[in-house]
Amino acid sequence: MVLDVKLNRRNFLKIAGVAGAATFGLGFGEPIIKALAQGTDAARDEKWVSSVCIQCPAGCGTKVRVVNGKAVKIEGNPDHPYSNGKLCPKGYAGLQLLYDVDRIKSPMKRTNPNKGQNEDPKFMEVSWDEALNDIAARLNQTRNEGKSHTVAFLSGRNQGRAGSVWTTFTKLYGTPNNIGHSSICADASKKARLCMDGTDDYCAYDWDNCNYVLNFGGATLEAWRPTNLMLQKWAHMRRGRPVRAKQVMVDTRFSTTAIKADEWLPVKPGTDGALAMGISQVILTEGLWDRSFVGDFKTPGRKFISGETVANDDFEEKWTLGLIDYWNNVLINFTPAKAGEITGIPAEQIIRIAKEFATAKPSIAAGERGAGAHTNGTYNHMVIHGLNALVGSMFAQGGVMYQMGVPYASSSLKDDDYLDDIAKKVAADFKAHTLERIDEAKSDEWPLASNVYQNVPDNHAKGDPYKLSMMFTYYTNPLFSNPNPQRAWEGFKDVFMVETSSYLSETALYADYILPDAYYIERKQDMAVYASSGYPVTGFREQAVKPIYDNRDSIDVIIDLGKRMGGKMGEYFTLLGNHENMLREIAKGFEKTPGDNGVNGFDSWAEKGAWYKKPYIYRFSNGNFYEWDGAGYNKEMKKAEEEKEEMKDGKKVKTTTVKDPVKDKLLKTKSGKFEFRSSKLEGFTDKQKEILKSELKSPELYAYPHYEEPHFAGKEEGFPLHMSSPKMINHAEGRGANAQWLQERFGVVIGKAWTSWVELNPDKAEELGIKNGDEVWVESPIGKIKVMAVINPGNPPWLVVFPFEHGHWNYGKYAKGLGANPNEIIANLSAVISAQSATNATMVKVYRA
Ligand SMILES: Nc1nc2c(c(=O)[nH]1)N[C@H]1C(S)=C(S)[C@@H](COP(=O)(O)OP(=O)(O)OC[C@H]3O[C@@H](n4cnc5c(=O)[nH]c(N)nc54)[C@H](O)[C@@H]3O)O[C@H]1N2
Ligand SMILES: Nc1nc2c(c(=O)[nH]1)N[C@H]1C(S)=C(S)[C@@H](COP(=O)(O)OP(=O)(O)OC[C@H]3O[C@@H](n4cnc5c(=O)[nH]c(N)nc54)[C@H](O)[C@@H]3O)O[C@H]1N2
Ligand code: SF4
Ligand SMILES: [Mo]
Repeated sequence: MVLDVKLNRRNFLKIAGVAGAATFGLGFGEPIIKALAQGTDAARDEKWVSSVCIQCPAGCGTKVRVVNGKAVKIEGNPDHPYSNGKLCPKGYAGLQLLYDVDRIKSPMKRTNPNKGQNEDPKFMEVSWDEALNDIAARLNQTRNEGKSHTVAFLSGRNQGRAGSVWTTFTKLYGTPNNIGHSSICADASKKARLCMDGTDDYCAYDWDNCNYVLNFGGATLEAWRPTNLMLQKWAHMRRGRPVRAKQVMVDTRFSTTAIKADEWLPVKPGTDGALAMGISQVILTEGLWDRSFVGDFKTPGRKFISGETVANDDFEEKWTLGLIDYWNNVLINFTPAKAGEITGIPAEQIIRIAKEFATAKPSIAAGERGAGAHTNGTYNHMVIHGLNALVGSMFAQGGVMYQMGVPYASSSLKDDDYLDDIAKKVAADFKAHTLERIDEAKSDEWPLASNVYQNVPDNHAKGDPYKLSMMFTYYTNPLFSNPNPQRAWEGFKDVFMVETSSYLSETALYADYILPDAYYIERKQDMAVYASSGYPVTGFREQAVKPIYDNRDSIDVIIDLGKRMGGKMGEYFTLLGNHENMLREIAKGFEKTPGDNGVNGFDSWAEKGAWYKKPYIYRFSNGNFYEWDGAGYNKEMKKAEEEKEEMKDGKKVKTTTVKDPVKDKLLKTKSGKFEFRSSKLEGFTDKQKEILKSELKSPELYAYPHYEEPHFAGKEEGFPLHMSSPKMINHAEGRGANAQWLQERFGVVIGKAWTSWVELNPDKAEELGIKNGDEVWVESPIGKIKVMAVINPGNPPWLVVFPFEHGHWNYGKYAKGLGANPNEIIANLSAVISAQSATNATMVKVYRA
């Protein structure tokens, strides 16, 4: 919306006073209004600058309206294919965080050495030079003492170049502890994929052409990713095309997504794997599998029969490996009736859904933290992903894809050339397993885990494998978002902490230094999208406004710190220069590959805010894989022999190698097939296998997708109710509670705002003597929290729903003291293989306060 009135301070306030009385009354947005009002008496200088939202990982392109150097509005960027000019509610609220009155306005140094929730850090403003020189000196001292590995870097929204700068910094400094937050996020689905099709990433999906979605706990209309695009795709699938796709939502609660879907399957918590197995069995016994992908019995027309084994020789697999072993060992007796007993979904419904799913093709089986955030989450996602192979959706039109990378130009500066002896030794020790990471990712216990973020507090406290001396935090709040964060409140008291947030988060309250980042519309950054569309997309954050306080882009700050470290590291970072240099360098890739919107270099990218290139170039069709040749999917991806002549002992020798483009590019497993018997898991060492099996109730099935009975904290101690803590549409991860616009409509579906609540089933509430609005205690084996009860008829009797977002004991005046944090009663359990934090696996009791 652009106001078509000549504005001056007086008539603007008049307009705003009428249109936004409520806004004014609550004091919302006053700084924004002031920003707009200032200087409007003079000629108005107005522009729209491209940026990318960061209230969630979706990466929607935005346009920031800047009037006389002040940001006054954020809208969706019509030139970014994820936003198409639209944003979700969180995107619009981004402006409020720019003007948050409690932002940290300059570097801060702690002067009170004691740390705790009630300790005033007694922060003192310091200059950037003083802060960075002191931190560099400490880092060098730790390094010279041979303890560089005790410095850890924890990160969350590591977008764009942030990832590579942190990676290089840790590598050159000499610590393996570059720890992302992906294990408290959604690693279960990624690692399930890695075990089956060889790609360590989320899937991308062809929603436009899909007819049937079977969704296991990915909240399409509330969370998941990319939320904004998913909302648009959902609408398109339902009303925007002649064939209306069916949406089936598997969720433990009657979520907005479940309400809006065609069918809701109220599965018992942690049993998604069993449901997907029941569906898989029906697909095979009814003869509904996709023969062009999976293959067939040698005897035409033969089907799988429940309870009867199949000889490996009787079946010829095509693009899969291990289907017959999967059948014989896992699915054979797993009837819909059995699946029904475990999941609570009637057998007839499972049979019908399976038949629909396999015949309404193209179909997609997907999901996210619902199925994943349980101790069996990785195996659940393996069974779910297996469904895509059974119905031939892998790389098919309307099916599942992988996300193509952006053709950025690579840097001529190689960090490997700047490793000094200390850095080399740390890398070698880590490789040889004589040095482990603090979270023990890549150890024999967690060979495939990217991170085990949630275990850092415990491992540090125990000093096992060692104690940390220093910790940097970038876009992550371990004192809040972790399960049982009390462990970090205690554990991190003796670590020297450097926080980069410009919000006074819980973690910031423990910081020894705060190096406040510029807000996202105050900085330049690239943002290649997370897996979702298949075709490559990268957004660009142009600097819409100069930092309004003494804040600096964290990426530049790390580069600056690197320079101050001296030695080879200093040399590297001096040559690297600054963040913008890096962006200019990668953008050279677009000169060779211009985007569909004409973006062909840095300037056009920064102006338009997005580079993207359609179509997705791989497709499975009629039993074969094809590549896009410029006109259509005409180039078959066939195995080919490549002959080379080499000189050996003075003689010419011919060597032949087989090139397998499907294996190289799409099915990246050892076999080059979609594996129902995972060679990744079978390839574990004996010790790794022994550890994994010791965690399983069905150790013999360790290499197969299967329903592994989940473990629930509190179950044995008699806590009767399951608890989940999902995301609301107005919830921006752990960093949205200070956005008043979001708080005002936080619980938009149940009519609650500015607080937390727990949802209870009406009969259960009556049984417990609890009425709507009562204050209740929610107690788990690790603690109890007082919160308001909301009676929700959509809630099953065995479940308590406790939305995530609130319970900050810091984070500025709007967030602090608002509601409660479910994490404070969530036990620290992790899924096997992926180390996905099992957020949904704690049981509780609820009683009146
Ligand atoms: N609005 C909003 N959107 C976001 C984010 C945000 O903060 N806010 N964050 C983004 C991030 S980082 C992520 S990782 C994604 C996560 O996206 P999702 O995985 O969609 O998010 P969640 O809300 O954690 O869980 C999804 C659903 O799982 C259900 N559930 C709980 N237990 C079970 C179970 O045992 N089985 C099944 N089938 N369902 C169950 C919950 O009721 C919930 O509806 O969202 C992204 N999008
Ligand atoms: N109970 C429960 N727990 C959950 C979840 C859940 O659904 N339920 N969801 C989980 C998921 S999916 C995720 S991804 C994690 C997220 O958990 P975290 O990784 O901890 O992310 P946030 O909680 O969003 O915290 C982000 C931090 O970034 C800081 N920050 C904000 N803006 C900036 C900036 O511009 N620059 C810098 N440098 N820092 C900034 C903020 O101060 C904040 O402290 O939480 C997980 N925890
Ligand atoms: S979906 Fe995520 S990135 Fe997109 S507008 Fe919403 S919060 Fe921002
Ligand atoms: Mo996440």
